[in-house]
Amino acid sequence: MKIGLSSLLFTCGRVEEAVRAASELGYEAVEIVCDLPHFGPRREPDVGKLRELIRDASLSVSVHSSFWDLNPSSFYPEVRQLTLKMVKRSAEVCKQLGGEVVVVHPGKCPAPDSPEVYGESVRSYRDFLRELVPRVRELGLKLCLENGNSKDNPCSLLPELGELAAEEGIGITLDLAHACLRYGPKNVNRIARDMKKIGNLIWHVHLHDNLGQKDDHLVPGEGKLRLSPLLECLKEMGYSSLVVAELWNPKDPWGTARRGRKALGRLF
Ligand SMILES: [Mn+2]
Repeated sequence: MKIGLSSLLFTCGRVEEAVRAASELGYEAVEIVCDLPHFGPRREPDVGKLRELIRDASLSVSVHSSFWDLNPSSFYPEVRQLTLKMVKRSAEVCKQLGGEVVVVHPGKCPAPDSPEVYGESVRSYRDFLRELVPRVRELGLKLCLENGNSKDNPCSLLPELGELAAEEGIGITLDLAHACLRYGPKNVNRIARDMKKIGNLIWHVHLHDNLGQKDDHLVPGEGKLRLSPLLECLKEMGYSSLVVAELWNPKDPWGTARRGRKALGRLF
């Protein structure tokens, strides 16, 4: 297992700083968020230079595709097409950076309690994937669908997401904190049981903590989640790929990244 740091933490700084922090603080990988403020409309960062920086630091790299303001399961074909364009671009950035894994953020459903509306969201998500997967395959990359933290995210329960991923021949980014919110923080055993059902589809992992109510993206151990049994479960399943600390505290990114590295060191 390799421990990575997401550039999400450096949203108020420069993306290069995330690479420097990952390297200096002893992470083995960096996940680049291909979205504002570092990537996006009217922004063309020097991907070649970023690649050199990552290579010089001997870090592995993954890419979190664009997600802000986008929705892969939108009813509007125009919104889906824009999402597709931005996620394809994220995959191209991943290729340029020398990465392998592209994370696809979950979509949103406006009325998940309506079977009709929910069904349409899932169909839209499938349509989106059907157009995306061939391009990602052509680039030789691994596409990993992330599980959402609420029922508003279509296919946020692991067996349902697993079914979708298996249909498309792709994998899953298991976000453990999202799973705790979606299933309820007390239902760790149920999460572990569902993880085992989709075991061979878990190709990538996001790790953070929260207070059990919302998606705080805290340093593991600084919230209320029982993450250790879930990490044990991953180990038992023989998971050996990246675990990315996806932390959020733009006022103190360096201090947070440092505490995150220590926390992950203790957990593994
Ligand atoms: Mn995540």
